[in-house]
Amino acid sequence: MTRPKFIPLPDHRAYSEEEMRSRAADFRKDVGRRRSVRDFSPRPVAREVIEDCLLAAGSAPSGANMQPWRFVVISDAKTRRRIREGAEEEEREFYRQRAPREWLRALEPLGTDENKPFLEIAPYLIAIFAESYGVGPDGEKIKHYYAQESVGIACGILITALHNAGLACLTHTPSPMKFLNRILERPENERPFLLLVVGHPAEDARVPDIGRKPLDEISIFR
Ligand code: IYR
Repeated sequence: MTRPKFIPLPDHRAYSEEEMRSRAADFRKDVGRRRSVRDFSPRPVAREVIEDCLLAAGSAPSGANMQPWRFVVISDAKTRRRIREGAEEEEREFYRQRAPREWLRALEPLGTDENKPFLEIAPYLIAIFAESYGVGPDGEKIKHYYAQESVGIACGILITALHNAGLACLTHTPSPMKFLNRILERPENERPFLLLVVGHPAEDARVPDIGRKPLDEISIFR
């Protein structure tokens, strides 16, 4: 048995009631400006910005603190082309055959189709993998807990961090995503979770005219 070691809560900030209200409202307003973007600019983004956003994501809580995430950052044009080819192959199948009519109808307001040029235009793709189990120094399997949930939380923080840095992103989920393991040479304990397209929005970027549910539809206070 390992004895737990505790330290004083580091760096906690307490705010006055008033500060708390204004911080919560400001954050809500700022985060509410985030939109999923599909029209990207090829304008480069400093690697350090991406690194900071990844470290923010890596601060997410995770089951038994296993931190079961892997972020593969792709800027290389050849790899982005291969990913686009792999994604478009799956998407062609999805839009032409696999998707049930109901799903296609739900996607109509987004105006999406099988063409994914943004995968080659945006300066970065971040492929996020969830480690379904860990591998110890002697090759032994280490059990992970709530890996999908943990990685979902980390991705939420990553998306928020990118937005906070003034970048746009798109959560892209070509399905199935197994081709990412092949192209990115990731081992079989890593399950592709999300492909995040990251960059500056194009100057003439357009987004679908869709809204968000009001508080009384997303919450219950009792
Ligand atoms: N993966 C497809 C379809 C798609 C699915 C959902 I759920 C979306 O919210 C958006 C698109 C695509 O990326 O086009």
